Amino acid sequence: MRLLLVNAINHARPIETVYPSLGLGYLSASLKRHFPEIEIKIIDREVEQAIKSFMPDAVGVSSVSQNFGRAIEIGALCRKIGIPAFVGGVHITLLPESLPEEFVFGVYGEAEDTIVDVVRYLMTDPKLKTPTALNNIPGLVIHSEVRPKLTTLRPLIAKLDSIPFPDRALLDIPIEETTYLFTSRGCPYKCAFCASTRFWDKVRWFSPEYVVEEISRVVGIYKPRALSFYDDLFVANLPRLERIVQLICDKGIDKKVKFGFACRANLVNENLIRILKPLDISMICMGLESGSKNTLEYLKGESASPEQNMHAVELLTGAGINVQGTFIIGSPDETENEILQTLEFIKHSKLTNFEVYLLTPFPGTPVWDSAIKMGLVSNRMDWSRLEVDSRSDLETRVILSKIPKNRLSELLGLFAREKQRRRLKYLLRTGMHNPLLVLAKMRSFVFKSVAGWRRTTPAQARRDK
Ligand code: B12
Ligand code: SF4
Repeated sequence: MRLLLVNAINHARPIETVYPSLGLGYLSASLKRHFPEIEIKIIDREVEQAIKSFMPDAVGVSSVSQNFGRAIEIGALCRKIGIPAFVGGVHITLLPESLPEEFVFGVYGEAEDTIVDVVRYLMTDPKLKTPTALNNIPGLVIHSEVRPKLTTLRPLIAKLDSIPFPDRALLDIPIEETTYLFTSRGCPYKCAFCASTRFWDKVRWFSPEYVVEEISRVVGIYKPRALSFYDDLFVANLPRLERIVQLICDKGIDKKVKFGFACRANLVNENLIRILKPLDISMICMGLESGSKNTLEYLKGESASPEQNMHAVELLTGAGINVQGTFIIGSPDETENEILQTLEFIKHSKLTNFEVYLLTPFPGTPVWDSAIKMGLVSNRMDWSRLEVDSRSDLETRVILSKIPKNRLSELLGLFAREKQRRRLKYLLRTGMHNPLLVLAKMRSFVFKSVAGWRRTTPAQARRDK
């Protein structure tokens, strides 16, 4: 059996190419444990060439919402060639009704076990002569007369430690610089815009021993300079965090790599800083979302306030940790004044770096429900209109804000200018002792300013430093 797994990404957008899909790496590892003889290839480009050279028996496609149109194109290509294609990942999970006919079926939710059942089925019926057998596999979205329907729900994997480490060898990544891994799945909070917390439902943890074994292997094999924990909320469980830090130090890994991760402002306190102290932290990323109390309440409920956010930034930066804040503007009832409060918050904060996004309605979230009520989205839409990049065309993308688009664009410009001002300040501060470095960085700064506002990912931010 040969299986081609494709991550449907947009190569024109640098952020999509920074990291390959560990999700597909997990699927590959799980399949190889059950079917050692299976041949798997993971790609994110040149699908037609890969099909011709690899000649897979089936193709599995992974897609986020904004790239679902690309996923459908890949499904159509497979159908034309006569290879069964199926789709999985966050979009089809949160909007199974959108299963297009280009895919024979979809896989919803966590899929390490489902993919094993799917491949077992494909091995016995490669031409899908009895597709009704798919009804017996839990975790699938299948076509039916009226609308796509779900087979029974597959329970979440009870013990995360039972999942094999992702198959990094198959992922085409420049790992020596930086890479990422997971120590948990899910988040205890329910922010209105967040698809992830709806996808994973509840939080589960890999054990500290599992986590540090994976870190140890990644560091030993690839020798990255930095590791990012891409957990939704790495610091949510303090006793476990303390044990992870202790094991990292016991193995001497704290001397070999820097660490980066996401944190929530309400969890930042002296105790957390004490626990994190032994680690060399390159950057902590916090979804601060807004400087306006009203907007924050809409986006995050009552578990956040601008004062708490400011306090968290001060505590972390006071401990010498770089902090990147992310913000969201354009909530349905947000006023221009409230957006300007966010700009003021940023100006008064000690944030090392920040990003501002326009609110995007991801399927499965309360924001998506609002967008449906406003008639802005549907189950069969142009998915590229859910583009997250704030520089994308405001005329085509879905916007919930009532502020005119040209004004929104001007407001985004104000944030862009503040970002450039900060970069320059940071550059001068960090380059004080090395004039040549400052000159080199100034050159790149001017180039970037002319080229326009550039999105900075945690990985890029680290590289820029
Ligand atoms: C790490 C990450 C990134 C990384 C790496 C992305 C990558 N190459 O996979 C980077 C920084 C590059 C990134 C970029 C973006 N991301 Co991102 N990212 C994540 C994050 C935090 C983890 C993803 C992950 O690896 N999870 C762990 C694995 C195990 O889960 P998984 O990938 O979902 O895979 C499992 C199942 O979904 C399933 N599965 C997945 N694919 C397939 C395919 C088949 C065939 C099958 C059978 C099953 C299957 O099996 C896997 C194992 O159980 C998630 C949030 C989260 N915690 O999940 C957001 C998330 C996926 N990202 C999101 C977004 C919006 C983006 C961007 C659009 C952001 C931007 N500014 O442009 C881009 C788009 C990139 C893309 N892939 O197209 C949203 C997607 C929402 C949506 N409905 O579309 C999420 C959910 C966060 C959120 N805002 O809620 N991202
Ligand atoms: S804290 Fe982060 S991961 Fe958790 S629900 Fe909010 S945005 Fe999502």
